Amino acid sequence: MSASEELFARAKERIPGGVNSPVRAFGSVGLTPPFIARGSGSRLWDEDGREYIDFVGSWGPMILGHAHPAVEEAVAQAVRDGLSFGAATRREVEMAEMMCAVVPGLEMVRMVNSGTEAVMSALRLARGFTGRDKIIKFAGCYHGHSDAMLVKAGSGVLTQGLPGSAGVPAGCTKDTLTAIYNDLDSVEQLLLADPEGVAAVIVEPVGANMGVVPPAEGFLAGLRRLCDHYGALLIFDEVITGFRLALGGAQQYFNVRADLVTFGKIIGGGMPVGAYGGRKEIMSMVAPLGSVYQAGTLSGNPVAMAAGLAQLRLLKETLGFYEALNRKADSFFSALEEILQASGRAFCLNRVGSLGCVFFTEKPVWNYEDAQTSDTAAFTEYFRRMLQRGVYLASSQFEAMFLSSAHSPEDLRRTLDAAREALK
Ligand code: KE4
Repeated sequence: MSASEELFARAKERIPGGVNSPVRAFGSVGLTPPFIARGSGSRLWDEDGREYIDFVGSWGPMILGHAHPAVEEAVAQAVRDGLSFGAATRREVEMAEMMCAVVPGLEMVRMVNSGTEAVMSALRLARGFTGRDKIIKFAGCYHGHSDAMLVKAGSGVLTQGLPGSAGVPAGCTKDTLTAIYNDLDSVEQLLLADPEGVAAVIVEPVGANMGVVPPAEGFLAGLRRLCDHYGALLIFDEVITGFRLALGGAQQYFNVRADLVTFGKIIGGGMPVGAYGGRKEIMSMVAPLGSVYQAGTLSGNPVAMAAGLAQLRLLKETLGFYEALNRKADSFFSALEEILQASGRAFCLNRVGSLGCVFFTEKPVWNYEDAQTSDTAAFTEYFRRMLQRGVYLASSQFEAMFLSSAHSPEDLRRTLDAAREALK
């Protein structure tokens, strides 16, 4: 029995499914998940000493690779001064100033401890600011596990949201409506049905939880126009795209402004951090300044801020960081596309910046329904063969590949060789 198998057996005794987040269980690929002992740069090592080239990067945070010396040193320094005070600290001010300096339209920001919390809080704020109850989301977009966001995907565009999880009362999702990604008419239909009733439209500016699905030309700008016309707030959920596509995130990359933006992942440098923010007029409604309550014992935790600040400073101060990362990713995905073409397989490869995903379908993938035409058995076989060749991909068709500045030309060459073999 391998160390991972032994640990997984023990884990399943005391942790639901043996994991602290479902996707880690490798359920959709039917394998024992490697238990990771350590990471460095682009590499991971499991408890059996097996080495992998990592394209999950903790689902996005590790854009500089694992155990970056500057991030680790900042954490070590912060730890020596104490881990948590439940009091205001200098680093929280520096973090808020740093984010507002580089994210378009961000005048105020509140730190929380996860992307889920950031979205939950932003939705409450949008409802408080507009005095309206309805929220529009998109089938295939994931915004964390707060009740209002756990609606059955695509349960009829005009019907009320039905709970997508046990334990979510119908009342929590009745005001959550589901539109079709890249389909502005499906959004306008919902707005027309209740022109004064929609508080916000929340969207992943790049769908990255149904595999990677780019916004079609004009989609995001169209959402901006519809929200302006109907008085709803536009919320960009940038938990993945924030500080990923560009320093200013998707707002900069696509040049479309949101009213509220949620963050997570990269801003924590690997530590538990989320945030939400926007213009002062809206953020001033958040307690203790305003009447929208939101709180958190470990929000703005000094050690987490130290990690996040160190990572964001490097992203901000490394000249041409995003141009280099996105150029590297573009050439990698283009080479992968050629290998897929040569394999004769039906595939659709979607990529935006350093995010990418291979679907095994002959259809172009522009929304959740398209993504579901992918042959998940073929994906599973591809995943297994890549893992056997030391390439650690997301263990589900409906996730993304994340490239980092730590992926070397050798890493990418080895990965392409593995893909050539795996697709035979
Ligand atoms: P967290 O609560 O997991 O920090 O963030 C929730 C969230 C919100 N918004 C977007 C766009 C997200 O992608 C996420 C979380 N992403 C998943 C990966 N696709 C997290 C991985 C997991 O659930 O373990």
